[in-house]
Amino acid sequence: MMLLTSALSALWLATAAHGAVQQDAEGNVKSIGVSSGSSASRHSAHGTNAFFQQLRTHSLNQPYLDSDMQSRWYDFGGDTIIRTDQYIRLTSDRPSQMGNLWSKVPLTATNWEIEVEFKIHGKNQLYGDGFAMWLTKERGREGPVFGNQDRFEGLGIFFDTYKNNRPGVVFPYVMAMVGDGRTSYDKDTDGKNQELAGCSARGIRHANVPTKFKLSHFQDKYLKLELQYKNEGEWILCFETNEPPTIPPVAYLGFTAETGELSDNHDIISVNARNLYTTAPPTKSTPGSGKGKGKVTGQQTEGSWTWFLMKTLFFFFAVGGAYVGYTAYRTKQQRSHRF
Ligand SMILES: [Ca+2]
Repeated sequence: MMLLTSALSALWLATAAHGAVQQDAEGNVKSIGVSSGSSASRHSAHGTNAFFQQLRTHSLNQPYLDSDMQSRWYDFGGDTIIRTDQYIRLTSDRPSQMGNLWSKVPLTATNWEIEVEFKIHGKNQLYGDGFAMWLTKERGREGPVFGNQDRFEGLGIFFDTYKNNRPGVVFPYVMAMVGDGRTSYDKDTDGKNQELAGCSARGIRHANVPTKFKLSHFQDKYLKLELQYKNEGEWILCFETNEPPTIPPVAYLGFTAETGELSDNHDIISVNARNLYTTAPPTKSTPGSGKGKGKVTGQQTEGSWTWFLMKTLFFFFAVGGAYVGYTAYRTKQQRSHRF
């Protein structure tokens, strides 16, 4: 029976691996879906029926690296450390660290959603300084703004864990700043005068649930930041503006972090970027992707259905095979008993 079990699990593993490869190979098209649940109601609140499509060029998930120990779509720099089964660590819990992660190609989508799982943690009572997400004209230039250059052009979202001087504000503080290429970020006042919008997020560090943020942008409609750190699946609105700032048409997506005298681990666990559409995106002529168009299927995609069906088939196949094998074995045994 042990042999049978291991044979089954081997088959199971084989099918699972096959499924994963299949998903990878067809990546983009498989993820076409219609926003469901809170997502759908959120978008309909703006009078739009939003569809999304995964942007592989700006998404990053475990194991982060391909067989050449490179990432096809992202560059890593500074003190960044990658553990393929766990995280991309922009800074370790040590003083004077600076790390970054930048998309190789600019984000050209007009309407998009970027969902990031991250983790801020460390062993000290005092910690800092935080990390930032960027959508800027330039990339990979180290500097004093959470490890990125100052006087940047584009959008920065700061997860500021160290209060330099902002009386009356609870930290960690999350804020957005739009840089015009000339304005400087004032670290001494935690960017108070450069703030577009923001919110306090007490408990975002060392949270009990996976911490995530979701930034969504619809041209001329809204820019919105939501956070998850209190309960799993519960998105808390950090800010929303119906007058979204102009983001450079050619903007790289980046993540940077910095430690000074105080330190923390600043980890990026995953990045998932999506194109948002008001109507179903044009379907490419890939088998199995056309039928889902316009159908409200939630996040259940055709891809996962195929995978599920295949696994089920393989399972029955395996059970059937095992049964035949077992019967043959028993028959043989019975025969050997006879003689
Ligand atoms: Ca600060």
